[in-house]
Amino acid sequence: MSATTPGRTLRALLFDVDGTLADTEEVHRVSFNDAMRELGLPHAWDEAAYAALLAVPGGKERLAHYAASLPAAEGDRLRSRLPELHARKTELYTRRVARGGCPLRPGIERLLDEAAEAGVLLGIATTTSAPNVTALLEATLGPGGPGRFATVACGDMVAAKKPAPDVYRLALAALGVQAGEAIAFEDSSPGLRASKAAGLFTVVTPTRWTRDQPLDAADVLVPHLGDPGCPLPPPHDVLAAGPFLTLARLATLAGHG
Ligand code: XBP
Ligand code: MG
Repeated sequence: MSATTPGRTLRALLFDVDGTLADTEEVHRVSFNDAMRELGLPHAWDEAAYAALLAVPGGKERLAHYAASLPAAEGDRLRSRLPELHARKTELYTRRVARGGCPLRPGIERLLDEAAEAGVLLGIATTTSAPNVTALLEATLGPGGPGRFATVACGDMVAAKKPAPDVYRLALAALGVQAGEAIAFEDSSPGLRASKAAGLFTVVTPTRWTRDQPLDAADVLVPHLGDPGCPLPPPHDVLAAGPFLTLARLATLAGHG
């Protein structure tokens, strides 16, 4: 935890998407499976297989990693269909999300509101594809959801996806904010490695998909951010100095005067 630096103010919150804003990976998993079935590819990922594949950030990279594990002919067949397969998966995923498949995690909407009230900028730094972000933000926050974020940095906008820091650096540059003036929110080890490499104080709220990944570099590690209706359990309530993590408490924990 960094010491308080007088005059250093908190200017932005940077959110990861999958697993952080919402627990989306089950919807990704079933969308991958449906797309593979529709394209006549004889593959399906159960939860255990998908949890292991989540060590590879990026759906296209995940598919390529899986193809490399197959017998040569089958791997070549999947690789030859990869762009079409991922595009179809994204269509299926955005449809499911638009139907309300992924609610925001506890405390997310409350913190977005507190940030807006305090004039703190909001940004997104994600590996996922832009249509997925729009679909989630519209489904959970309404038509104006995407507009609440001053910048949305997605995996395909940078040369290297997480765990590289590129997408966080792109978001910081777009906001005109230094790393020391922002707080990042993540759920996974690749995401945490990316945010720390970008020099960001990072709050990690793992999901069932990521809680067994190495997360000890987190500056704050809590099951979720908490809400009046979903309080943080001990000892996390002690760290939060209350039943949920507020913007003011997070600023103090991050050393902002
Ligand atoms: C998590 C990811 C993404 C999603 C799948 O992104 O690694 O690849 O699993 O989405 P985040 P795509 O950084 O938001 O946690 O298929 O669009 O990549
Ligand atoms: Mg994530």
